[in-house]
Amino acid sequence: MSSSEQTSFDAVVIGAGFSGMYMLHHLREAGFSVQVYEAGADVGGTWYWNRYPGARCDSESILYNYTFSDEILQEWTWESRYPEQPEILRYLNFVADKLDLRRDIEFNKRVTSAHYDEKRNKWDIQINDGSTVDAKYFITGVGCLSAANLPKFKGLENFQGEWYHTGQWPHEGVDFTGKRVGIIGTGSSGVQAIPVIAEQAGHLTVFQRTPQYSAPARNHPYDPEYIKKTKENYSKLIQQMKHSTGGYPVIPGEKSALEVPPEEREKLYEEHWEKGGLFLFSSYNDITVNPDANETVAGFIRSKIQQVVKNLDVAEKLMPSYYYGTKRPIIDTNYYETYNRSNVDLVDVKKSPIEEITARGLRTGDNEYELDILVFATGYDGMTGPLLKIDICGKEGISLKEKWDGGASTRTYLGIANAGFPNMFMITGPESPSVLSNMPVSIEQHVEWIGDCIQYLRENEIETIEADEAAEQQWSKHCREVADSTLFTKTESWYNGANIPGKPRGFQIYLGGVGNYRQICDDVAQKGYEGFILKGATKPVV
Ligand code: NA7
Repeated sequence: MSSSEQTSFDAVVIGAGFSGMYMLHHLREAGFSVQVYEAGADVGGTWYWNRYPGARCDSESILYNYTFSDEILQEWTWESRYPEQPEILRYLNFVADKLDLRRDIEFNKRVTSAHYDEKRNKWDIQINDGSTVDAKYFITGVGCLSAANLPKFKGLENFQGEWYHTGQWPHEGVDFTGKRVGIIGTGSSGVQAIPVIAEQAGHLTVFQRTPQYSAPARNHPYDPEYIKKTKENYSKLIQQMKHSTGGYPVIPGEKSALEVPPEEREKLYEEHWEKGGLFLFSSYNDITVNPDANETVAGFIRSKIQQVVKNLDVAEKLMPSYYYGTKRPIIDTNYYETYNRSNVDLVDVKKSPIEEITARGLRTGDNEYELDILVFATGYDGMTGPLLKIDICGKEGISLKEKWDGGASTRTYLGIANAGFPNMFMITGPESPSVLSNMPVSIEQHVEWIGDCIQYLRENEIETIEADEAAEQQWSKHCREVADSTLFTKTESWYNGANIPGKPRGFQIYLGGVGNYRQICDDVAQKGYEGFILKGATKPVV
């Protein structure tokens, strides 16, 4: 039977990005029938949709890949330090071909609802083409940043130029040549796109609400000798990544930024700046917890902005004042330098907010800007956004939206499961390390944990697994306590929902570190899935 005729599966997975692709492979290898639904026309997830100019990953390519297969690690060779979107998409296509994944993925299909039927112990899953299938296990691999945030600016429908969101970029690209371009947003996407668009456009106006701390990426092609050594050394690297804080083989500084002499600290920051990448973030052990320690890095980056940007007013506007690292730290290629170009202007829309998009451009409180193209680099409804877009209902018809009170009281167990939603698993769900870690490392850990759990259920003839309410409350409380002990919760960011008007605030990421988190999940499994309720065993559980 071809998968398109089959209507009942062991597992249905949403999404064919890093998460869904590996989940499919893992479960299929274990002998389960799996169907993946993907809204895009091909594999890639984030890397399928984010095709804006300059789109690039801020994890080093040799660390931003699957590690479960030595064959894949050895056969694939990354070209440069920070991979561009086309290269990552080629990689994911290579993996999809190699593992023959596409035969169990339905493309251009969006799951609209998933309802749990207690009597049958099945998830009924509705697809946007009107078809319905059912599955014993329902697994979401929807990504953390896939629900685009298009702010509801008055008058967008009147705009006579072209407009695009960075996360929904046209495949044929956009020709900016000679055009008057406006871009709203200076997060990672904006910071990556701005230097590239500026080189093509006639004129670029950047509408900035909050300035960002960014460090140079210093991207470069890889030396074949370095790649050879890395490939020989992968097993060691993988162990380091798995047991690290952020999913990288990096040992964070063990000293306080305040216990070393200022000259020594500046020297280290200079070295990190020259090396490029996100190393400033882990220079010392108290950057994200102590305001004074944080200010040493923040001040260092501000001084760099002052050195690079020639116009003092513009430099001033580009200087952030929030705690460094509490919005996603950014790495760039010529971002601050771009403001020295004569065809680039910076507009502070916190001072003078955007009032309206007009037929010919954009109007702020004190000026009007004529534009041919408007780019929204305005980010995402993160973490809960992609899940709450789907009508997911658990026991007694209670929806995930109701359970989480629209996100006001997001509660999960380990970021993987929800009380009231048996046999449902989330890959990199809210309250897991997810976006504050090297994603493929966190994804692999979740996929393997979920896959092993489902095999355990099969081996022990257990019908349902469901998070226990008390364990869930305990986990959420723990997540909040860890977050509150840091500076992360002191800043308005998409990490806590502050970027979406009306979205309830709540810090949605586990900050205890990738290695600790892995240990906690492994302990739960070893104790026979402690904190979960297992039901319907037809034989004694071993
Ligand atoms: P981000 O990081 O959420 O950035 C969005 C940007 O858009 C940010 O500068 C926002 O300002 C700005 N924004 C959002 N809404 C508005 C309105 N209404 N008016 C003006 N400016 C606005 O999204 P990205 O796509 O850049 O990056 C997402 C993640 O992808 C990134 O963190 C990496 O993990 C990869 P704000 O800061 O909210 O004042």
